[in-house]
Amino acid sequence: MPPSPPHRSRNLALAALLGLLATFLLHASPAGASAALRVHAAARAKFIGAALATGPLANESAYRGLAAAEFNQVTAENAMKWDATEPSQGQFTFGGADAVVSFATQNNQQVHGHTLVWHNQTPGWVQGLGASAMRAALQNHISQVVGRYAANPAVVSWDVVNEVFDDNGTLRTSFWYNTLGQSYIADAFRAARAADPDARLCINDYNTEGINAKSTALYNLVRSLRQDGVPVDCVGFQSHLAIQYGFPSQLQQNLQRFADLGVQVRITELDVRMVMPRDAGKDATQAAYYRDVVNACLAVTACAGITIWGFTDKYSWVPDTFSGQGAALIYNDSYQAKPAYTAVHDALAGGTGGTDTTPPTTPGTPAVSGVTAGSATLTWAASTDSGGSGLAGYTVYREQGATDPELGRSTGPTITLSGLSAATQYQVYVRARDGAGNLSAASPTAMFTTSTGGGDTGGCSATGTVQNQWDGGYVVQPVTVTNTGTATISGWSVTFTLPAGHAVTGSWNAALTVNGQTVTARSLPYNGTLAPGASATFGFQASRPPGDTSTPSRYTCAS
Ligand code: 9MR
Repeated sequence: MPPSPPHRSRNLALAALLGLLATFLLHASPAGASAALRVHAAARAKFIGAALATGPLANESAYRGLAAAEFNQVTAENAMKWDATEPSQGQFTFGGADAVVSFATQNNQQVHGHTLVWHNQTPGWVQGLGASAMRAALQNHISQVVGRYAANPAVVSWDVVNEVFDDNGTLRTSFWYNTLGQSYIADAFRAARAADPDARLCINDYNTEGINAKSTALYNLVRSLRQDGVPVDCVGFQSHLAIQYGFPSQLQQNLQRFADLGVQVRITELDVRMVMPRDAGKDATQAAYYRDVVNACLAVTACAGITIWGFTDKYSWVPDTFSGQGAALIYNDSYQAKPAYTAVHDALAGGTGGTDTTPPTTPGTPAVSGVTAGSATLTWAASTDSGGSGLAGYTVYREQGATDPELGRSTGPTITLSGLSAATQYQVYVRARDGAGNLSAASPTAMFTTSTGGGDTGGCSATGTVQNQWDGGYVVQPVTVTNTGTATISGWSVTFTLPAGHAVTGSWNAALTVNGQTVTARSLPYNGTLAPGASATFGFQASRPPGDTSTPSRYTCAS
């Protein structure tokens, strides 16, 4: 049986009540339309938090003011990491960490400790240790860092291990894994529980927001750790999103499947970046992403809350990491609230009375035009919204059974879908959305089939689906090869072009040869023979430059 979830004493409930009261007094307004985010979040029994950077926390009153007024939870963006807290062995430095904890205490905010065991921001002296010394260092570090705040009621939870998976769902071959094997994960949780029996202990990762190979590997790990009695209480979903990659439409469903394991879930590092420069359309899409993350958390009882990774674009990790991208947070560089702030505010305020609970009217049947191998245009009769929050836009879904993936979003009643698979039948429908996040009923569906993409010869076609992607790479799985002729084929080859700067890093179920940017994938002895109508599949993984969102656009089959 998994250990029972920890809980803080009644002191915390009292502190929370006092905090709420203080916030009410501070803002001299009840949870009305213009109240701070934290007032609305507390009314929904959730936290709304921000990662704090110690520099501006010490030096900028505008930063401190907003951090205190708007949030009831904080995470140290860097100050509790290993390089900050134990830069050399046994020498602990808590200046930054203490500053964050004392700010939180003054402002009735709960603190999430981030992070105890990670492959980044860990000093070289740790990485060079042998197995038994490394295990001892891990246990001592956790015992000292968690132990320092164990009696502090503000510090309620920890990211015990961070980013232990690679994107394909295998355990990351970090120095931790390479030296200690998988056991370092259970050891870390047990050490944290020993250091603070009441703290909530989390495992945290990115690209796990949707249902994919990585999130399923995380799910299986959490289940098996808990079956073994390892004290994993909580799972953090970082949620570093980008408007150019699409919204993880299975977020709520994914949070719920983890919640059903008996763990708390939380959004730990939310930001939504865009390719610069900002414009009103990108801001609106970003705002919709923020709103939908908040709504997903609100819809899952076990979701404790949402931490935004910073709050002002003035201090964000994004521009330093993804060149040409930025503006990922809810305030701009000069602390002005952006549409994303309003979206978070209104989503948290929704349901507290007097707000819009009336969905927009149902959109008309989409009319399809301009179908190509990879794109199609849909146009429909517009919806109207009478609930007060106004029509915010439309989302187009593909009808696929249990879960219908999102194909795109628009603000007006038309959209050109791109990135579609060639020679594929699509059944699609549209739902309208208002400013409070209410969704209309689904429109009637429309059907179309994309063209083959041209170039196919010898009675076969090939289509590729991007299964998973991240900044720096992607997985195309499956590439489906179909015999479209009337005779059996005894071997096939599929050719595609890699965009500049991309490189194949792995493949399966086909033999790949690369010539410049042209890749040829040939059938293997066991999957080359295809009767008329039959299909075979293969897949590959590729790397691409930071900030590049492209993938191969066309797969050409020959037999
Ligand atoms: O935001 C953090 C940035 O200031 C640091 O330079 C960076 C170094 O690794 O870490 C950033 O925070 C990361 C977090 O700790 C774990 N998840 C991903 C975050 C963004 O990289």
